[in-house]
Amino acid sequence: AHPLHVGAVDLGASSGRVMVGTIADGRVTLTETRRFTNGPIPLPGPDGERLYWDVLHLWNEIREGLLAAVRDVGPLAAVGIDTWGVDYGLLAPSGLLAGQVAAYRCPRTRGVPAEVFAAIPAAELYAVNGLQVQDFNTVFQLVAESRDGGLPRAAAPAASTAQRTMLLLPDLLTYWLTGKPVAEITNASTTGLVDARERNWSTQLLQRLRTELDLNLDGVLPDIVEAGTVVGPVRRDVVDVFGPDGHPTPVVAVGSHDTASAVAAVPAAGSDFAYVSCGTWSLVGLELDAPVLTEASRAANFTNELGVDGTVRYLKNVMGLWVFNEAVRTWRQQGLELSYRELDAAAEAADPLRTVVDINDPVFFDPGDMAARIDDFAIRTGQPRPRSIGDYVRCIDDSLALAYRRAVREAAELSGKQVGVLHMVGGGISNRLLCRLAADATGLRVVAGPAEGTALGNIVVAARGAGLLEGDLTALRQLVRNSSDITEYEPDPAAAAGWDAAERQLFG
Ligand code: LFR
Repeated sequence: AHPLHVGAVDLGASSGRVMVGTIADGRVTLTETRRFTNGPIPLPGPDGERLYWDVLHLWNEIREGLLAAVRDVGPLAAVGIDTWGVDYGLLAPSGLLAGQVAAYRCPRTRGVPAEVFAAIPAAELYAVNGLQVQDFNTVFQLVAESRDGGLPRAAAPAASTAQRTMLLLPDLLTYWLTGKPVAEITNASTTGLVDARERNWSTQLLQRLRTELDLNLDGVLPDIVEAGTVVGPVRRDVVDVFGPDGHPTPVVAVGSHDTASAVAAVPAAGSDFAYVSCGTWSLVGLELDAPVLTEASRAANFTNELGVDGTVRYLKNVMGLWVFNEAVRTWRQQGLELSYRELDAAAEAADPLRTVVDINDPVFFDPGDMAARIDDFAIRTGQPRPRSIGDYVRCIDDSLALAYRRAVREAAELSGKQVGVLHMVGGGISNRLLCRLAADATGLRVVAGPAEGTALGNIVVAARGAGLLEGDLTALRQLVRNSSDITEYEPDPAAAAGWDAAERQLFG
């Protein structure tokens, strides 16, 4: 049989890539055809800085990457697209993009959740959408957008209310490739507008938003599709991409939320696993059959985002390697030339658990000088300030591992699910110290790999959607496992007391 090539577009907040997965002999081999940088771009706004994505640059890189895939690797039998969650573009009735695509760290949503909750209680929203509260949830962005005049108000005449179509970023790119507007469920579940049990837009919440907040989304939201749905063929007049025998390449709505693709690629054999998807964010949690919508879960700010094949991703956002990346960016601006390898070695040699911060503290959310914020945190909590770069990186790694420990234990408690192993996927697993610390902090065996989890999860779901593969999630995961480098880390029992003490000191 001919090898099958599947294209995967995978956009992250700091870089994007186009990959080809070649499926042959029971494994997937990856070829990267394009890698490019990404990042939010500041523009002055009426009330301070706004942050936007350069979607034209991203689109152009994606086109080049797909063309290179066909040229250098071969015809594509399917294409899937995933990006980070929550962000969207609005289309005018003409189908043209209306305005800019705001970036989720844009301060326009600051204070919006509190205003929304004054009108619709947070508990009422969570009971339906099961979503964590983050300023950047799409629903809060839409409220900010309507204030900016980007969306018509509910009070406006009926004819003008249906003038926008909201497409989440992967759906927007899919629309440009195929001409077909859809809302893929895994990413739609990050909006705050989806009923987590029904796996569809919540008519109840939409009604409440219209009456309480003057936000009318009638006709704005496209139909939801489950991950694995073929949306349509690539329009060859847009990008000349084609499949074997010159057939048009189908674009498949994969787990279009990057975290959903990453979780689909967790190479677990059983079901008693927790996971960390390690990138800009660390997403830490469990895979469940049904959402947990309890008050205790809401209080702990756990999210019930939706996964492929009817699953629920019950997880917590941990601030992630963002803190490390921003620290490094600042050091480089200050003239320090350190490679990642040197930074990791310095952290490895540093004293363990000397300074530990609550990495989820909002002070670490905005771009900027993370080392200075760690200093402030240390002083505020009566801990020694880091003395060296190695101390700072160690502090970040230790603090991440501590957050993983707390999130895994809390997820197990709140859901009642037993956890026997911790899977780590994503680029962050190249930090071997972090993997070892995760094992020690959680007391669980860590299975680390694949580093390219998101791309692999995208590819196997695209391939199955296009009819090139068969099998349930367990079968897809077996294929991922066969295709990946996996490293295991056993927890050191002698380390347990240190982690207990660190947790008690910081969180009581
Ligand atoms: C990870 C991620 C998270 C989401 C955040 C913002 O890349 O998609 O799951 O909470 O980015 O969209």
